[in-house]
Amino acid sequence: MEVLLQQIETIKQEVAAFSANNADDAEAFRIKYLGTKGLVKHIMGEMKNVPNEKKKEFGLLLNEFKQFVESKYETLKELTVDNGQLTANIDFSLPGSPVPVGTRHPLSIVRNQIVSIFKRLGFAVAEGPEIEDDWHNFGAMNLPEDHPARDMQDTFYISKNPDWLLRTHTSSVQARVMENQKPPIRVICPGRVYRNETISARAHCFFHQVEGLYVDENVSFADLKQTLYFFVQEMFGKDTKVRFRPSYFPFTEPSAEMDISCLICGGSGCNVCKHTGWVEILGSGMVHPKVLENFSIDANKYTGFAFGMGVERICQLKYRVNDLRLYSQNDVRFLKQFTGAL
Ligand code: 2NL
Repeated sequence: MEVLLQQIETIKQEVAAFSANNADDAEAFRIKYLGTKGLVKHIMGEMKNVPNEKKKEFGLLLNEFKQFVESKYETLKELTVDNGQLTANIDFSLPGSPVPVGTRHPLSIVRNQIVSIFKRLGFAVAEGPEIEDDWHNFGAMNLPEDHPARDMQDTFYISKNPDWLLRTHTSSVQARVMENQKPPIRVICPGRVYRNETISARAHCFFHQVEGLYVDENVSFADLKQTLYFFVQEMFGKDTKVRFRPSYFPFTEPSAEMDISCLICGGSGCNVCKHTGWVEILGSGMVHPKVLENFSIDANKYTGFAFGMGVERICQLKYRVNDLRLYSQNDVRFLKQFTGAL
């Protein structure tokens, strides 16, 4: 019995160590171990000498042994066959098969472009949480308690805690910057924001913004205009014209919206500019003194300008995307059209 067990163990070790360089070696292996006069057959023949009460136990052991040798043979065969094919059929001068590469999301391309333009002007990038408290999103921004933006209809509140909400603009990030930094402050804040809207081609429950803030001594409305004009020229080309229209935001005074000459029709009138020749691209203004004072920044000493733009809007003008839902449906046919940049 012991002798038989020892024999099996020795053969197993031999088998495990066996290597074949070609099909002949594999065939020699088959004959030696699995042939009609092979070692496996021989060991199987010893079964008749095993006492009856041990037959079951040995049967299992022998079966396992046989399978081990057979699977080794299959491996040897595969390896040698593959090698044979390699030298016989493959033309090494053929070009490799293409590796599919992903493309950057159009919103990421446009966001990166916006960010890099402002970085060149000395703006630092700041990020903050998407779940905010009422103070950083609304209170600090001078939005009164009864402002419609605070309504459940417009803002997603976190049901667990009515003081928490999904930020409705990235001003909350700038609020955190003013909380932690003294002027001069020069930051841009790219990020996702949320509004409780019914989803359609023109509205979505989330979108992307880049907001900017510049606070220092002697920051003027002229600085605001020239900074945003520079941005437009870099983003849309040197021929693009701008105009400012008076507007209202609770967090800036005075406030202005900026239009650019329509890129689609060049100003002659089309459905993108609704035949006016101008399209709105951002809101801006001088930071409201109350907002500065909320962060203990002396509004007699410091002034600042701020602006906010929607990335989807800019992307729509640059790439003529006409349905906001396309940005989040992840349809590869849409996404793979945006290649190249950044
Ligand atoms: C728009 C308008 C705007 C701001 C955002 C801002 C931030 C701070 C202080 C004052 Cl910390 N203002 N942000 C100012 C004016 C307009 O966004 O229509 N965005 C899409």
